[in-house]
Amino acid sequence: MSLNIKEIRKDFPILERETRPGVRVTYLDSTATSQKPVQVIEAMNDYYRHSNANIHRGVHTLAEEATSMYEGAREKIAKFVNASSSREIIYTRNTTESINLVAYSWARANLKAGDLVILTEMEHHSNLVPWQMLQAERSIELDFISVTEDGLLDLETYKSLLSRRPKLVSFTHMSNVLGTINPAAEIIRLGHEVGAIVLVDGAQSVPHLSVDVQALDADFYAFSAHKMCGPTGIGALYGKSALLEAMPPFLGGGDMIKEVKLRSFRANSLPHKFEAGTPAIAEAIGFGAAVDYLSALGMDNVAAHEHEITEYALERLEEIPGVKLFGPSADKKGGVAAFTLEGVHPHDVAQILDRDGIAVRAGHHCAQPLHEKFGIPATSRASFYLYNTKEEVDLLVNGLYKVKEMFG
Ligand code: 7TS
Repeated sequence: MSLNIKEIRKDFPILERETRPGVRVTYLDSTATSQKPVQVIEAMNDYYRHSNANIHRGVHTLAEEATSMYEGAREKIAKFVNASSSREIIYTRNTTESINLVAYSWARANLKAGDLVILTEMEHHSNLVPWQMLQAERSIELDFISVTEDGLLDLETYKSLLSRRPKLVSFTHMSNVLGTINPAAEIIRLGHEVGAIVLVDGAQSVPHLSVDVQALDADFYAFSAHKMCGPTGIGALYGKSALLEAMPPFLGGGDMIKEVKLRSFRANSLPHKFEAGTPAIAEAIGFGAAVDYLSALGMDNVAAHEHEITEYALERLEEIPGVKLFGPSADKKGGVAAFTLEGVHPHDVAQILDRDGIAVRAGHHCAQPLHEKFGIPATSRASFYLYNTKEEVDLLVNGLYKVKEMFG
């Protein structure tokens, strides 16, 4: 089924926004954060207007409603990624916190000096820095699957690293710069063959692809609501229940305990063991509404639309003299086009495009080592989501011709 983009755009009030008089926004920065449909905004609004109360602590009607909305959203999220139970979905603030949870709880309980953690050269800083911090503390070893010139993971380097018996493999399912969709199932299977635990950074995959954590056989899978039509301040960590059960708590405080004495505590059962303190309740409810919204459209349809836009965008961008695109061809990537324009700094590109309402990001996109690998400090990046159109790609291309003119 192909999506009715004109109808979908009506759900996103911000897409009508003029960033200056007569200039409507062309939002091409969904990789940083997606826009939010009214269905999500209203779900959060509705909670605050009608059901606001703290969860898990009251017997009064509002508290029961709030708890049931918060836990109902968890059920939806579990179903969305096909977790076998909602106990395996831990609410966090975002992908970054999900990865840090694994680094603090699982890794500090399971890794010792000399143990190898395999990452890749295309990781977002949030899947690099927590492991570098652990390395400083524990003297674990880090090594990296290399990225090829055309933006793919070099699985040969992976296979040779596996002979060193890593304890953990942690990689991004989809690159936020190159757009590369990595062969997650194969990477996980190979990691398991040598006994490694595998964590997947799903910040860019869950919003754009149909993800099935059981089919992938991922041990941990991290993602953020704000990149998938949901609010900021909430994300999730999926973990296999046997692993989560065996892990020590992350943060200590209210809600994560069964019983507390002056000198000891007993941790709560899953998933509450990892959710200390009053959580982002409205945001969790908004997350659930976002999942409803995407599920109704169908993730395969979302992916197909993005593929069509990306294919068109790459074709049109390639026509522009001086544009250099990074990453693989459209059939191996999601809706991301990172590029440089000869003779113009990426920040200038973004700033000039902004005058025409075109929102792209410029910089290293929190993937500095990847940019270093390609010998550049920064790129401009246009990214596409379910509400973007070919007409918007044309606006981007016209805008880039304007930038070229200005810089002679
Ligand atoms: N992993 C990947 C692959 C990402 O793209 C991002 C955010 C994160 C992790 C971190 O997500 P957070 O929700 O915890 O912040 N990526 C970007 C981006 O490309 N531009 O802004 C944020």
